[in-house]
Amino acid sequence: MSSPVPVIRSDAHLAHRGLVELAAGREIPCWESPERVTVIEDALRAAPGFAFEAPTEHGRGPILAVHDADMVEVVEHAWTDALAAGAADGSRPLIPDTYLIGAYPGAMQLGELPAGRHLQLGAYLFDTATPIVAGTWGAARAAVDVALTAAERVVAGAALAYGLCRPPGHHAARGMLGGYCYFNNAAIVAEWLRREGGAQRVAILDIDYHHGNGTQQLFWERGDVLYLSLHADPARAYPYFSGYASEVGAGEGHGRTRNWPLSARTGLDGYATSLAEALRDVEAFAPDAPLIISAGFDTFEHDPIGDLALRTDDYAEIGRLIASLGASAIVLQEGGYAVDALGANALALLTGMRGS
Ligand code: SP5
Ligand code: ZN
Repeated sequence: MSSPVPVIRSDAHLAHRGLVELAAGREIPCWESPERVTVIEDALRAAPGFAFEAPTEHGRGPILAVHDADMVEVVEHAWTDALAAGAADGSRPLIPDTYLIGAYPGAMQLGELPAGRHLQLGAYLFDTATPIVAGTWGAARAAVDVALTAAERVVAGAALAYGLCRPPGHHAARGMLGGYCYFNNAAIVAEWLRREGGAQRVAILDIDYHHGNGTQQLFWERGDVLYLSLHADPARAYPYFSGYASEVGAGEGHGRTRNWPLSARTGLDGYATSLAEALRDVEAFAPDAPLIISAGFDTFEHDPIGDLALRTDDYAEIGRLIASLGASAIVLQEGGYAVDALGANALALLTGMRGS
């Protein structure tokens, strides 16, 4: 019997509950809910072979190695600044009404922002589905600690560890939040493996339904971090503005970003074809660090915001295909919104990856 797979989890995320997001002009309950993570934890606790652990604190250093300090401060202070200014009564999430998009400045040289971090929020956010509440900062910090603790377990010799991160991370870029993401857990682990783990080449495989625009942005010009993503074609799916196959990185990073946009209703066969190409890229890159998996289960056939067609058993096969590389792996939780199936899907992926 192989040793149990470390599952790093924290309760800090329970205080991050966004209440509402906007969808086609309607206010709907947030898809990204605390229940997502509690059902996964429950399913793994009911199965043999997992060892549950709390994260250890890693401070702000690893976050600031990836994200701009001013963005981090907005996540930390927007809520309390809004309350102090009387701009919110604490009963509703902060969702900006005004966004500083790329076209705002034109030829203007603009540099000033309002002092209230709640008023700055629209300068760092790219969508309306990434609310800030009282518990957001603590949850986002804990998710990073969860990811880094999972990484430490693998560096220390575990073949596989699972960081049950919430909030997710792969849409968060250097100075931008969005897509339910605040800090890019996977990117922070990649950078930490480079700076603290002695690695020269780190690979991130992103199997969330959505393109990980944040991770791609962070490593676009980096020759030392390979970013590979399978996702719904952005021509029809969020985040719409990145994730096309033509995006391959630049400079030293040329060829070290690759994207596999997938058609609606793609099932295991089509998925496995693209995955095999991505796994060949990982092998050719020859990472000298554990493989980082950005794992989303919004590729599931019944996901409420996805349109791919993977089934629960398919995640076990995907896990086996990834495991066939023979590399150790850090699996980090990203998306997945079919709450009733998330536990079984996560268990299937991890079971496939550990080989039993
Ligand atoms: C981490 C992650 O999975 N973030 C995803 C953020 C997606 N947010 C916007 C989704 C827009 C969904 N449109 C759904 C159409 C459903 N029929
Ligand atoms: Zn997703």
